[in-house]
Amino acid sequence: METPAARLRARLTPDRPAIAMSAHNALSARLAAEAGFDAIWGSGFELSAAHAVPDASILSWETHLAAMRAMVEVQSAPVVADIDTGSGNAVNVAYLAPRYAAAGVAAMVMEDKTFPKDSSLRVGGRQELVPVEEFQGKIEAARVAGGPLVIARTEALIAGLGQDEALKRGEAYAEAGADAVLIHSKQKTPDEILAFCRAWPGRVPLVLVPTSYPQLSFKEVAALEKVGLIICGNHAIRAAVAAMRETFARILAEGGIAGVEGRIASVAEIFALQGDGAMREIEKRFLR
Ligand code: SPV
Ligand code: MG
Repeated sequence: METPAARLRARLTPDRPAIAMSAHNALSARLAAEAGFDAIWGSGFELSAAHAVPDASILSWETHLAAMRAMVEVQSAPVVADIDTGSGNAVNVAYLAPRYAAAGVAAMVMEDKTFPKDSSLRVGGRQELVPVEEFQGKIEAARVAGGPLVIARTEALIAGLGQDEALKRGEAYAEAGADAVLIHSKQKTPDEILAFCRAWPGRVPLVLVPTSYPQLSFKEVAALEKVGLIICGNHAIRAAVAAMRETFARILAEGGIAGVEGRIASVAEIFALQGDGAMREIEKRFLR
């Protein structure tokens, strides 16, 4: 049987990039797959937000791995796990990699920041990078230990080190065996990312997370023919927060729950998402 990693690899096509949607739990992963996304982004930012804690290496890797396993179990799109820095050095990564593979994860994204990490999007955040050789060792450790696909993420642009450093790191990571390179930017326009993509030699596909420069369309990215995967980084949690805030405020303002009834999912929809159909089948066959 084709592994989740092989399925995802076949979909990293720069002329038609795969699109991943973020998720923070099994339900959001199921909704993303149901909507038609090619992959699920097991976002550390979303999972942290769902626990109401900063995205700063606070949650344990066990919490993250359990969330990824839960996402794999309830839907069939490949799960791309955001393992941040890999929770330490190459020894930690060698321990984690086969566990993520065993959970059915298709790829791990690992970033070249120091542990503990800080969110790339945080204004004034700590963005220190590890030496290139150290990160190459972490990539190699993941591969040799039998991990899923390795997407090496460089934070060189986020750290303000410029395009040359970002290219140097991306190429060094591809040389170490990374299956793709995620290049992240928090510029408000796509110029920095477009320049990087055009300069990229194309030895492995690139991965983009266009949160900060949302004006760049998927079609424009495809036209570059360098990017295999576009990640919608945090749209599940932001959609959920906006919807909950609106609903909660309305209920209190209106003094009752009637007004929101037609604007929220029905109880029947939730039953369906919980797998009620399968439960009824089991009841019919085995409950005596
Ligand atoms: C995440 O979603 O956890 C990411 C993307 O790593 S970002 O928050 O933009 O760093
Ligand atoms: Mg993250």
